[in-house]
Amino acid sequence: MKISTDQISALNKKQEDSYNSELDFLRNKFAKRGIEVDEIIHKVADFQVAIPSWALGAGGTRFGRFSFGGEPASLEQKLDDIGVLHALTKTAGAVSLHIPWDIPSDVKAIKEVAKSHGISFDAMNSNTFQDQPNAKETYKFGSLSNTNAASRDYAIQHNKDVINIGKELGSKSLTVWLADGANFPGQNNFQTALNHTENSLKSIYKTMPEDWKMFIEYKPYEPNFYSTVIQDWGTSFMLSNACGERAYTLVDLGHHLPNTNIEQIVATLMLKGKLGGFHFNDSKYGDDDVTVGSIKPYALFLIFNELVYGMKNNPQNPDLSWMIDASHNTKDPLEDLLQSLEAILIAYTQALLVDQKALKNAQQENDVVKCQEILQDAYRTDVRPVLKAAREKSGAAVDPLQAYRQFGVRKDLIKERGTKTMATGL
Ligand code: LRH
Ligand code: MN
Ligand code: MN
Repeated sequence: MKISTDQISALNKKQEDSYNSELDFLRNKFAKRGIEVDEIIHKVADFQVAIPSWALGAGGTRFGRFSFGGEPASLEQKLDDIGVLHALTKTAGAVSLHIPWDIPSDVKAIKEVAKSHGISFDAMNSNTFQDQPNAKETYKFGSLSNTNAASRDYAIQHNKDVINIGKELGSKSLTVWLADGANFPGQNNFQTALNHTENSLKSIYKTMPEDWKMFIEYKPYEPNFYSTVIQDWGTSFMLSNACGERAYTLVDLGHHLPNTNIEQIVATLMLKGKLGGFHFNDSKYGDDDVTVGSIKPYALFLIFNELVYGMKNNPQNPDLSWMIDASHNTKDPLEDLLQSLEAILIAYTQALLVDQKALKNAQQENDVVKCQEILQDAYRTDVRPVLKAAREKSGAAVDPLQAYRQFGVRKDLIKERGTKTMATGL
């Protein structure tokens, strides 16, 4: 299943006029404030988000899995699916692999498939939260923090193996997420567990190539319900500082206790030059991993407002590695990812429209009401014409979801792969 540029431009032609008048309205409105919509169109067209190899099946990350039909049965097919997303949006030009869920059996062949779709290899994800069939050591009581040196070494070695696979693929970063923790008080010694984790991470960090980054992901609970070793951004920040310059904190939106002020965490980390990666999703209760922007779009906008501010004002912070970490079991997974990509670009565009100069003045004058008005004026702007123009510019479909349905992608995938399919991995 491959979508050609001709197919896309033929479809786009039919839509050309429909958004231009709305775009002109936005251009005029924001030019008066010194905000150039055409510059924003450029930025939006350039924005790239990695798709995780585990989000392409109608899986959900836990509990029941129900087939949607036409799901990918191999890494090659997963790349083909990302190829569809990228052809339609020109925003999904990277994949993030989870090892060993998606070990490439033939690196050269996998690289070829990726190249044919214009896909690069973003952060590699290691997995020390599950025992694999022939595992020599168990992670039942932790991996990098385990009281048992043999288990720790085994987990360290796995991370080194992941780096080596990533090197062959052309990836430049490793994401470490640990499930390590305790289910009951007294089960582990907090200080020992943290020390072990720090030493293990340092040992992995030392073997990374000089041009690689390490992203340390945190999460307050689940699968452990009493304590998690890397429970919050502060712990991740401390560990990344201990590892070195090229170790950073990774923020996953679902990895916070309810009502945590994530935008403030983003601002603090960027100020300190330590925000490295981002996992997008949305949630109502915990790490729900539902479609980006489906539950709390205003929170997403406020987070992007800090990201945009940081990208402009914090040269000490590196370029961020963006990824969608969402998947569940009721929607067509590709439509779900298209909706997530749309939500990300909407929040990004709205944040770019914030009148930063006026906001700064209002903050200086402590005009609280005006500050809120400025933010909400940007948030309440329908920016979809900007997204359409950005897509037209980059050769993507002006309306990717509509194009996906019109081209009958899922029908073709089912014809090709069958109805009773289950994506590999997980
Ligand atoms: C953990 C997590 C982490 C894993 C992924 C499957 O909850 O967010 O990023 O690698 O889910
Ligand atoms: Mn994550
Ligand atoms: Mn998660």
